[in-house]
Amino acid sequence: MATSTAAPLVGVVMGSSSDWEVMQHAVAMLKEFGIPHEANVVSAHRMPDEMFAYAEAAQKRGLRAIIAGAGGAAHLPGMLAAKTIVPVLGVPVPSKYLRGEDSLLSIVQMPKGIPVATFAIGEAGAANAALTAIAMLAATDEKLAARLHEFRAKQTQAAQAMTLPT
Ligand code: RP5
Repeated sequence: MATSTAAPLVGVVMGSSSDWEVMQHAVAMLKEFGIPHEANVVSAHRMPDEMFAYAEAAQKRGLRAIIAGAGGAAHLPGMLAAKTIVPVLGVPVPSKYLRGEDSLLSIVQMPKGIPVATFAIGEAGAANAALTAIAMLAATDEKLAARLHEFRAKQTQAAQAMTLPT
């Protein structure tokens, strides 16, 4: 388990250590903003009891968001969401044969009533899930909100400074 020292506000979970290549981008973003977080492998089909226990404990443990990444028939985000009211942000991890389109459709097509906020396949999705969790926390944290504005402003400046070959 990778974790920061303060009580985690955001839980990052994934179905396999093979998902880390993608999910590390969520963790990197949380680190950049100094968000207390934890990261764990919680496989839906190989560790179903642990998955339910994680979801059931999430709210009492103080988690404000769960970022869940999985590939293939990606049940993890939806099954976590079924067992907790803590918002679940789903990240489709690229799969070997269908390049993550299977993961995306598995995660995004939640039936009405149990939402999973679903992000882009891969690295961008993982980073954006973290940025969304940060934005949620920033709603009640002025300093964090200011840092998020700063982050956006830097991106704007970088785009404005872009040049093209002549
Ligand atoms: C899913 O199966 C995981 O989320 C991973 O994306 C995929 C493959 O897992 P491994 O066979 O690499 O452990 O459960």
